[in-house]
Amino acid sequence: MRKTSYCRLCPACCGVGVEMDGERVLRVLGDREHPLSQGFTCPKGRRAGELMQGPGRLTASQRRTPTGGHEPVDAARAIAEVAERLNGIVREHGPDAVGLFMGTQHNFATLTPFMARAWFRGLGSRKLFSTMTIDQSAKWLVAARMGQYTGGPQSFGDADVWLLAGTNPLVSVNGGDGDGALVTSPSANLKAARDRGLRLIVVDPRRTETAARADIHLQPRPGHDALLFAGMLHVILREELHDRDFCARYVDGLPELRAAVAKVTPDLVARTCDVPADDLIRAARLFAGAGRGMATTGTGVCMGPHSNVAEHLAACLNVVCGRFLREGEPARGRGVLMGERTARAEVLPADRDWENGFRSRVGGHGLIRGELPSALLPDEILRSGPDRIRALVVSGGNPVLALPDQDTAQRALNHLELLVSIDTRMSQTAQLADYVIAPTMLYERADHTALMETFFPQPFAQYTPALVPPPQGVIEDWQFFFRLASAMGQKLRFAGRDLDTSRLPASEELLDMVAERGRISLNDVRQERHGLLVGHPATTVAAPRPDRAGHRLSLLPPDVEAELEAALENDAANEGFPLRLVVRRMRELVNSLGRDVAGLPPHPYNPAFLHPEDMERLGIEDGAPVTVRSPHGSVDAVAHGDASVRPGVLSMSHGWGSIDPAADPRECGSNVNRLTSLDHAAQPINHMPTMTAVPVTVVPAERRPPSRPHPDDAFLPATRRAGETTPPHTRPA
Ligand SMILES: Nc1nc2c(c(=O)[nH]1)N[C@H]1C(S)=C(S)[C@@H](COP(=O)(O)OP(=O)(O)OC[C@H]3O[C@@H](n4cnc5c(=O)[nH]c(N)nc54)[C@H](O)[C@@H]3O)O[C@H]1N2
Ligand SMILES: Nc1nc2c(c(=O)[nH]1)N[C@H]1C(S)=C(S)[C@@H](COP(=O)(O)OP(=O)(O)OC[C@H]3O[C@@H](n4cnc5c(=O)[nH]c(N)nc54)[C@H](O)[C@@H]3O)O[C@H]1N2
Ligand code: SF4
Ligand SMILES: [Mo]
Repeated sequence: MRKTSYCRLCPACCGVGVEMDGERVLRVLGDREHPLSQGFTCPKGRRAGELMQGPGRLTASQRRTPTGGHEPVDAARAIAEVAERLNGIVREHGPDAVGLFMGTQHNFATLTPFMARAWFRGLGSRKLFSTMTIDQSAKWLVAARMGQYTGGPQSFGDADVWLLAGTNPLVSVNGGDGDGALVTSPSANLKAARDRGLRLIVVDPRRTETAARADIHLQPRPGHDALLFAGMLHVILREELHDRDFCARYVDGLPELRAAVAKVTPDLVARTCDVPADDLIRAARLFAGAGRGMATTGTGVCMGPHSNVAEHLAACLNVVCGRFLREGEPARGRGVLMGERTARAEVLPADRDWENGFRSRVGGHGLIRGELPSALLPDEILRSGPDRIRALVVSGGNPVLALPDQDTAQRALNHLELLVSIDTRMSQTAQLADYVIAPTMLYERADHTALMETFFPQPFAQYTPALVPPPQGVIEDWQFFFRLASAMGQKLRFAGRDLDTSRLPASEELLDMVAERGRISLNDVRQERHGLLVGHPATTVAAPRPDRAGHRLSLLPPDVEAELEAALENDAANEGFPLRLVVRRMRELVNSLGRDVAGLPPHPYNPAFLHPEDMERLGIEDGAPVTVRSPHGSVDAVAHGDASVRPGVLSMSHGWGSIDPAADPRECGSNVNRLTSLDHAAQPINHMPTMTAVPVTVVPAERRPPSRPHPDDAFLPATRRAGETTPPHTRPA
């Protein structure tokens, strides 16, 4: 039997055909009739059956035993116990002692984020964290400091030029912000665009799969994007290639920006970034000289030192070139099930939201879009204070590997009185947890694409029913939060209404509620097996309202100017650490998801990729064990030669490694977050640490770490091991 559905491991939502025997998924294939993905799938999507049914899948929730292991527990019982302990902590210390960490997979079941936030709002805590603040929160900050133009950006579909910096969509299917063209079936979409004349500029220290297709590939030393974008702006403004009309109507601070980049000549960029000055000038002219097209960025820009100003300057490229839809142009909104706001040729001014409201006692940081920076989470747990986080719920995430500085992150998670992880396997974080709630996986639950629609290149919606029955012991992610709220005696406000917490609703009811304000009815979407391409609204970008006509985008507010100054100063020399570790995604994984599926990743570890010349210079052979050191820590790894990597660069994926520092990297890979720091060069405001362009050195490994199996809990600190009898919520801070 084969049924159509869509994959829910990443935002691309590729259409698939799932072959089943009624109970189990046998095969996942691309759906050629899917209007967006047209048959494309990636290796991990095709192996989803093994993710769901393989040996690592949790088929029952788990509870920590007195001897330090885990034992299966009925979900209802686990929820009742968690509720009781949370209520105890809230009674004694207030709601801010409870935190929620929202991981990547939290976002791919539509009801999860809605219900988790409903529970969290009802709780009244302000300790909300997500991966966004160890990812691309620079984008939130740009909007908060520059403001937003609400007519919408130009699209990839009719662009003449596109600049991709620090992103490799051919592997990550990440679209940068604002346009999802490269998300679905990225290779075919890029080829089609290039065939119709699109010119591509890529800024990446690696000659990535995407860079190999570029008209201009700038291959800079990592960590200097702010300077590089400033150099492009220098050329554009010097040669008056900017959009004067747009700037005159919508922009504040152009003279200040011009002055600030005046000294950033192509020669300066060439010296610092090691890109030919002529290439930089060509890129600036190509970008600004084209009629339409944008600059979009990914983790390579947003995780670097000076990431906030780098992202801000990338946005300035779009603003000074006026790459937005003007009054009277057809509107291009992509909201379908979530509805769509009127596109208006006006500016929503900078709101600088973090300046108001709650502040963390750690560093005085405010909330950005309602969240605290995730790099503060370990200190929020470890540092004493009245609102110290004592209990943490992790939803679809693996923070012990994902957070910078694994040692501190691990120490913090172990310091909690209560750690609950909602995960489909015993992830490294789950191994530290008191309770692990086992949820359904993708083809076991009904869903629709509401939350992902802004990533799609065109307005599109799809619904899928559940295709196979879940293992008996699991519940849907949203049910955990619903039942927890109910057991804690909380109110639950979901999609604008108060839910009756005494009656468990059906998923379909909730899916309907979420889509209530959609442009089209969910029932119409339910009829279309391959999803529904809706078409853009038949409206044009509206005129600015009179009271908004004077609102402007701020190109260079004082704090951005100060950050630019700092970025232009020579960075401190990192003596003894001549290489730079940079981020990299693997086709076969989403972060740490997929590494346990036998034969899915090419190796059972994440190689430490170096240019072959560096390997030779360092006397390291392909496949040899190495030790990587940074100013913050060290990790053992396995070196591989890779000519696509710029000499001087170490390119490695995250999401690997173990909670055992002595584990063999050949068996479980190496966590690059043993090399990063939570606060070194952390950005002001969003406290984003440096996670790419990290100074490192690589040497042949002195000795092989002993190889040994890693049983679940052998590495927990003594306080959480055998015979623990102190009720955890009374343990001293
Ligand atoms: N297959 C797969 N897809 C994924 C994921 C995955 O793990 N696997 N993860 C998902 C997630 S959570 C995210 S956030 C997105 C991320 O999506 P992307 O941001 O596209 O991630 P990467 O593919 O790692 O691309 C980052 C690029 O930045 C380059 N880079 C590193 N340092 C610098 C620098 O200093 N300057 C510049 N200009 N470039 C630099 C790297 O060489 C790399 O090619 O991908 C998502 N999609
Ligand atoms: N050094 C360094 N560190 C990084 C990065 C980097 O590039 N370099 N990247 C950062 C980025 S961009 C991100 S987004 C983070 C990723 O950080 P996280 O999102 O915390 O890590 P993941 O590995 O994606 O964790 C997802 C978890 O969800 C589980 N899961 C799978 N399906 C389901 C499901 O249906 N329901 C539930 N409840 N769980 C499910 C998986 O088993 C997995 O354990 O890492 C960050 N850390
Ligand atoms: S790119 Fe891969 S993981 Fe993402 S939706 Fe498509 S098949 Fe699934
Ligand atoms: Mo991410």
